Amino acid sequence: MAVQETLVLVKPDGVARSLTGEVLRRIEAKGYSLVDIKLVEAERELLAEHYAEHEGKPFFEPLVEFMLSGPIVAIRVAGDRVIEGFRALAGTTDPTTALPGTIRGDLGRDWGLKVQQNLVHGSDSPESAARELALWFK
Ligand code: DAT
Ligand code: MG
Repeated sequence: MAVQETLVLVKPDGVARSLTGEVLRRIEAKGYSLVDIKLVEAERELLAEHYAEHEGKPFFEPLVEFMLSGPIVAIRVAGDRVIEGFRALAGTTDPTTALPGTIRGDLGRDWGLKVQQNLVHGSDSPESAARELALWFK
């Protein structure tokens, strides 16, 4: 067992489409545990820190603006190898090509929307998880 914690965010599109319960259902059905959860109106500063690795890229500003567009549900999730496990549940970044069976593949809409509207965020490494959990759950 390698019990880890990861940060999951239900992004503004997921909250607005009332998909928070569906995301939680998939996390719990997989056997992971919810450790903490809250609804957040994130500030720009938090989002800029959260996405610091993408600063300077063309999609950075639209991404931050999108994350400011509505409430976000932040979840601390624990489980065996949950960091890579949740990434597998989420599917690849672009909902268009995310596999069926994944959150983004099953629920992500492709109607000419931006890639950032892909419903969820999941930390991508133990280092990212520690950094991001410290930001969102101070
Ligand atoms: P992920 O969320 O799968 O970890 P990422 O960390 O590479 O993906 O990017 C963060 C978010 O930025 C991603 O969820 C959606 C958006 N994004 C990534 N690449 C993009 C691109 N080429 N065009 C527009 N948005 C993009
Ligand atoms: Mg990422």
